[in-house]
Amino acid sequence: MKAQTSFEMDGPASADDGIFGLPGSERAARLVYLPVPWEVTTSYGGGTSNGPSAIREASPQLDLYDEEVERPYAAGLYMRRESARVRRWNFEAKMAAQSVIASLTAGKKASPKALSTVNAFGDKLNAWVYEETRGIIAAGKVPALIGGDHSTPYGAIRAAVEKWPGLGLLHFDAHHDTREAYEGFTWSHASIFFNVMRRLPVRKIVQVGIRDYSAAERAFCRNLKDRCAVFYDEDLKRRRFSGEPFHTTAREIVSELPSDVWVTFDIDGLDPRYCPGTGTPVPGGLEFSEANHILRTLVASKRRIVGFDLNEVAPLKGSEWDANVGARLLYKMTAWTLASQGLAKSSLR
Ligand SMILES: [Mn+2]
Repeated sequence: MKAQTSFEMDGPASADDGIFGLPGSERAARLVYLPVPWEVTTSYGGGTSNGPSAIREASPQLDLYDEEVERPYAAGLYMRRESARVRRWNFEAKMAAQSVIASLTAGKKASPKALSTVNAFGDKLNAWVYEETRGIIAAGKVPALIGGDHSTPYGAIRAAVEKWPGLGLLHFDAHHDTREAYEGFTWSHASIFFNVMRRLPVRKIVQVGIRDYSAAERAFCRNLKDRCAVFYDEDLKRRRFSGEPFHTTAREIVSELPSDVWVTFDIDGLDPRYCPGTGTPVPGGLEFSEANHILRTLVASKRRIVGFDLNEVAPLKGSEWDANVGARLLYKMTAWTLASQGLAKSSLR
């Protein structure tokens, strides 16, 4: 089939092309990717700050035709350049955070000065992400953030819930991420949903794939009452093993959400064979196709995905695999988001 766009879809991408090998400007795009190269509080491993650039580099390998949403790219997809300022903040804040973590590991008290430096940089990053996302939304475009560690979307969710009151979150992760100031860091990657649910008027969070958590994190979620539903990985597996069709499970997950949804995806929600380089891999997790089916079910339910983020993709040295999976997941999330807003044709809508 001949693609009805101004570029040759089947041709090789050139170095000047943008994400997925697409040409085009931000002005002409309906969806804008905001890269956030940030991994200040990463507790184990590292490399997620290179996630955005690795995903971008791997992305031209994909075939742009989508079986389910046909031509998501036709809406116009644009990825911004990384901010040099954010890179610099990340570097400075990470130095301070490393000294805090080293003290804690040695059983010593962390330096209050280093701690407040890290927290101040977190404030700055959140304000920056908020302003950038607000600008994208104000321009009538769909916001999509690419982290970085999972602390990065706080400002984006803040901008989204301001624009779409009653917003719900569909959260894929191995972890609740509801620790209060983990290691003393207010804006730790492990604390994002503690902060989001405490500080922002998000109507509800629905967590999927959770399998590594503390009793306090679990209690925090329980105490949110009807503002939180958790689908633990163990329960998803038990249902699968007892013969429940996954479609039944997916419909139940989706039914917990309000009509406007932000999808926040930590790649470690997937089985770690899809993301061996991620910061905190945990055995178990979702199949790629299961995560995709939940998104498909969400769109089929007529709910609207207003924006999304993808985090914790950490490229392993010498391997493109993590970035390849990340790029494919990014494209699927993009496709379903556009379809849910009527910006791309889908057989479901
Ligand atoms: Mn997470």
